[in-house]
Amino acid sequence: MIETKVSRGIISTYFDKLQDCLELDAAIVGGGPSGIVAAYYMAKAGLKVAQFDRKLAPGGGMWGGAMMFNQIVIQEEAMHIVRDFEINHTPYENGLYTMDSVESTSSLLYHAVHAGARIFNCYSVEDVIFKDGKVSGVVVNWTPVLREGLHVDPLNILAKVVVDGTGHDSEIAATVARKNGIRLATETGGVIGERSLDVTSGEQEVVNGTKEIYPGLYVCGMAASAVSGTPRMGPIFGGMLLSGKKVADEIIARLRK
Ligand code: 48F
Repeated sequence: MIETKVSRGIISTYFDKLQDCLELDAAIVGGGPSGIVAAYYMAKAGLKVAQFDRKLAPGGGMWGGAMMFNQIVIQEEAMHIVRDFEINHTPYENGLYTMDSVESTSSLLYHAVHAGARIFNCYSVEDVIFKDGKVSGVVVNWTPVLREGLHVDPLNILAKVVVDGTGHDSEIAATVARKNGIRLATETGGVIGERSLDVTSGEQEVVNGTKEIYPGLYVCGMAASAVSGTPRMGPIFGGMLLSGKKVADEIIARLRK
């Protein structure tokens, strides 16, 4: 019967996909723009990469533009990435371009999945696997389980590296520091917390702060700003794209060695 065939198709392919992701090269936590860009370049380089986002629609803070005006701004320095993702763009000031935020977000997601990254939506990463003094994977649960406060244990997924792309709260870096009594590679050894808005230094510093902050754990996007204590920058997204590409390039170089 077609009714059960529909169900069988979904169940069998979904669980094949999930089983195939139990051991990853890279687990990316958070489906914001920096994490999606990272997923795309890593998948394109042949790494086995999965991305987990707690929301139904990954894309993080890119869909809404600024104050729900659904346009974003990107500067010249990041336009090579915009071109890789084939996003339409309009120059309007020296070195600045505007884009439709819905087209931009959906293009990032389309290209990442099309390149071979697996995106698991409605998944919350509630912890990491911490073995031999190293971050070695993620601990995941259904977002509705956590929202309901149900007492249901999570599943474990091994990864050679984990990327914290959780945005302003840098949840994974904060959890690793809090639970394991370790020092992150920051001035204080912990998550310093994002500073108030300054576009120029925020855009530069988010890229500088994109790095491995503990063995096996990288940060990108606003999580990198939050961890290093650098300024937010608002609805200019070049720094997010450059940060995602930087973390991908570092991980690709490391895992290819
Ligand atoms: O915040 P977010 O969009 O990440 P980003 O790549 O980009 C920031 C910009 O959108 C914007 C900005 C640019 O100037 O300031 O804010 O740093 O997306 C983060 C995603 O992570 C998910 C969350 O649902 C969101 O889609 N997320 C956060 N914590 C978890 C998580 C978690 N523990 N498990 C799974 N997903």
